[in-house]
Amino acid sequence: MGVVNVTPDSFSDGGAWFTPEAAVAHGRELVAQGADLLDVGGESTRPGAERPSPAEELRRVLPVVEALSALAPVSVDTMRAEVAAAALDAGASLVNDVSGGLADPEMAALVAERSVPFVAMHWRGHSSDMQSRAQYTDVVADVVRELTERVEALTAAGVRPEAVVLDPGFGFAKHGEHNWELLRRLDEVVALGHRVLVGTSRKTFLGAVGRTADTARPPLERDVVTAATTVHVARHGVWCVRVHDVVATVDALDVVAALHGFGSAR
Ligand code: HH2
Repeated sequence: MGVVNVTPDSFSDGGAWFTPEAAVAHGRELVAQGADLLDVGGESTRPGAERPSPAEELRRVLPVVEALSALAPVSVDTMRAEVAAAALDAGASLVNDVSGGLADPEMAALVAERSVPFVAMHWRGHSSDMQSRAQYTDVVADVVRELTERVEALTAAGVRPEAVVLDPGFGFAKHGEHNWELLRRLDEVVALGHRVLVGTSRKTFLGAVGRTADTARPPLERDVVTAATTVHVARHGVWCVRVHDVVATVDALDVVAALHGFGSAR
């Protein structure tokens, strides 16, 4: 899944693809590089981010979803049912909600009615103050329990269990070591029996790998370390990785394919 952020303020590539033309050209390039799915989002979820209005979010994503869905399957990265509905009408085929349906009480009913796959990420609150919620007894057990509660609520609202894709939410209400523990014990999330999506790409905890706090890697220099996590998670059988650098990801997945005696990931 290649990331198409139509935002001025994303932590990793804010502003780079903010016009519809630039975002569509970027999506086209990611497909040419081997992305199977494009994730179009109009709201940055970086820690401390302010939310755009619904009208502004719609203005950002709809033309891009419409143009890119003619080229490849598109997911819409949104916490708003209104935006998800309009994006599905414009050609999107999957909803990626970092709140797992918690932010908008209308989301579950929409996904049930449209019968589309739904990525439910582990989430504990909006980005403005999410890092204060990074309190866990056992981060993996707590995330697994909270994701299970999400699946129960979604299926009670009529979402088919097989439509639910689970995501442990790297970097969302998680400190560095929480993310590493989730990577180490990812099989406990996979064991829930749903498809799993992982989004480690360029996240802060990877900036610190092999560095001190003063010399952390900037986001644009985190693609090699991201690809190393892709090898790890692919070996745990995740269904999808959400990444900024598709070229490095396809190479990493080809390593996994070679290890397992499969053909290319391309
Ligand atoms: N991470 C981000 C955004 N959407 N969706 C899922 N399912 N999983 C993730 O881990 C995830 C996500 C944050 O990354 P990015 O889009 O690069 O930054 P920003 O939120 O600042 O736009």
